[in-house]
Amino acid sequence: MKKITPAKFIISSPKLSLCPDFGDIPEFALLGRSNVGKSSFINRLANNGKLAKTSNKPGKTRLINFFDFNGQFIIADMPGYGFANVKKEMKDQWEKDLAHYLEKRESLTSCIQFIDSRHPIQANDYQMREWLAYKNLPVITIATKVDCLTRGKIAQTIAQFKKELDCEVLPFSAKDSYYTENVIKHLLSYE
Ligand SMILES: Nc1nc2c(ncn2[C@@H]2O[C@H](COP(=O)(O)OP(=O)(O)O)[C@@H](O)[C@H]2O)c(=O)[nH]1
Ligand SMILES: [Mg+2]
Repeated sequence: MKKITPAKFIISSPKLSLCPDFGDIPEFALLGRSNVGKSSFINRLANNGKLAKTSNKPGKTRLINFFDFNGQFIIADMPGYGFANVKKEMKDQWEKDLAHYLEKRESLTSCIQFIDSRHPIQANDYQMREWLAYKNLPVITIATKVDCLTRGKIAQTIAQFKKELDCEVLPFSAKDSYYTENVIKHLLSYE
């Protein structure tokens, strides 16, 4: 396996115009409901539990957080969708900034959508996908928290997600490094 550590945090940007230029390095934007495990994904990949802040409280990340994985790829951790207890005007502004980055960011290689394997795919997950398809944006799909399922249930859930979304679905767990290598291999194949 190619070594991708050390990974480092670069900057938090509120919008596209303040996002740094990383040149030709592939960039992946993490999309998913708050609490789905985006920050934990970064930490697992980096082998550094303290790199990205994880939280039990939804809607904490309000900025695009950039992480450089040893110059091999860039991860942009996006504000989660599906957050409760947020004023509508604020939510609309985030969505505008988020959409702008996704539509116009030239170095964006692919989005990665995270879906919680413990639950059925949610309405806002489908909405996000429809929007990505409408904008012709590529997406990699990752099912998170599979450590919470039995082996049999993992296979069943992945098959179900594949069928419903009609795409490849990669299983992942931040608590079990078994799944990490395949995901890294997948990301490095975009180099
Ligand atoms: N069991 C389990 N819990 C996870 C996993 N990934 C994240 N979590 C937990 O889910 C919560 C939200 O994770 P976080 O990474 O902050 O989600 P984010 O809002 O999408 O960035 C935290 O309490 C994490 O410890 C996982 O793979 N397995
Ligand atoms: Mg987060």
